[in-house]
Amino acid sequence: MPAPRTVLLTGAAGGLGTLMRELLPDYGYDLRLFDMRPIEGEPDAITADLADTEALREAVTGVDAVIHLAGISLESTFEKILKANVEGTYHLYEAARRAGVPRIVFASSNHAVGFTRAPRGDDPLIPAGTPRRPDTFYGLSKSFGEDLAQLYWDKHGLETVSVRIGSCFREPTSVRMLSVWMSPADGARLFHAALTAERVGHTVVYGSSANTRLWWDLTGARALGYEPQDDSEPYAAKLIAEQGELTPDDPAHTHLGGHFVNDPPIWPY
Ligand code: NAI
Ligand code: 15L
Repeated sequence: MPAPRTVLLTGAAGGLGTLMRELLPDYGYDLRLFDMRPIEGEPDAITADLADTEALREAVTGVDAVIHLAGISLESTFEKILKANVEGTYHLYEAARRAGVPRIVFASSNHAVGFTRAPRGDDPLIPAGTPRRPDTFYGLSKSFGEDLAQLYWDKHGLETVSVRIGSCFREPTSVRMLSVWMSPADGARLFHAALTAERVGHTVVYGSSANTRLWWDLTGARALGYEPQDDSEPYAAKLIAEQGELTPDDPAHTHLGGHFVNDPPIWPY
């Protein structure tokens, strides 16, 4: 696949979008920015909602690929999630299909499988093929996004790498994050690999650094050419001293999705 150059970055005003605006240009990408919120210092950014199909049509015209980050990134009401994450992602895919964009990198989430029990001791790492177990309406919308991506590959030949991101922030801030953290630099490495790997069809991978306490299997991401360079372990002693170890009697400690499994409504286990 020829290396994509012009890449539409949706959700460019958000936390991850801001990090990727800093890092991805070093890989040679020319980013076209899209978000419902204006971005300071970026007069060319497209300020529009994913519901605006005309703005999306213009946004995808002439791009080589899309990194789709826009949407609600935490638990919310079903109605809000439906509009932004389900309908919004559908509108993005339709625009891309019509414009002939060959590939999308979709920001899925660990919360698509958040009710999966985290491995302990000698348990194997969680594979990408584990049955989906969303922990929230938010996680459910990421599960939908992965299915939408599969449909657009099978039916229309539009490729996607769905990246089930763990926690991508400048530093890990919780003991759980020691297992699921993806450093921003590794995030850029993984997005670059997802944009440039040959023949991905629809591939689902986990997105995190090479953490000592990793919970899931990075084989799929490595097969794209991703070579993580970072590990959360240098943050471990301080975080554990402040917060204590994860305990087996708290569902937020024993499931991949962390506290999302306890977000309202609270489910019986
Ligand atoms: P964020 O909430 O900081 O940014 C999301 C951006 O999307 C915001 O700038 C917002 O204005 C924009 N947006 C929301 N609804 C929109 C709509 N209808 N139309 C246009 N723009 C809209 O979230 P963050 O942390 O930057 O995450 C980016 C993506 O990655 C999200 O899809 C999130 O679900 C996913 N993700 C992030 C993780 C992380 O650790 N940061 C972990 C797993 C997934
Ligand atoms: C996500 O999907 C969220 O978008 C992000 O804000 C974090 O909460 C992350 O998961 C996480 O699991 O830590």
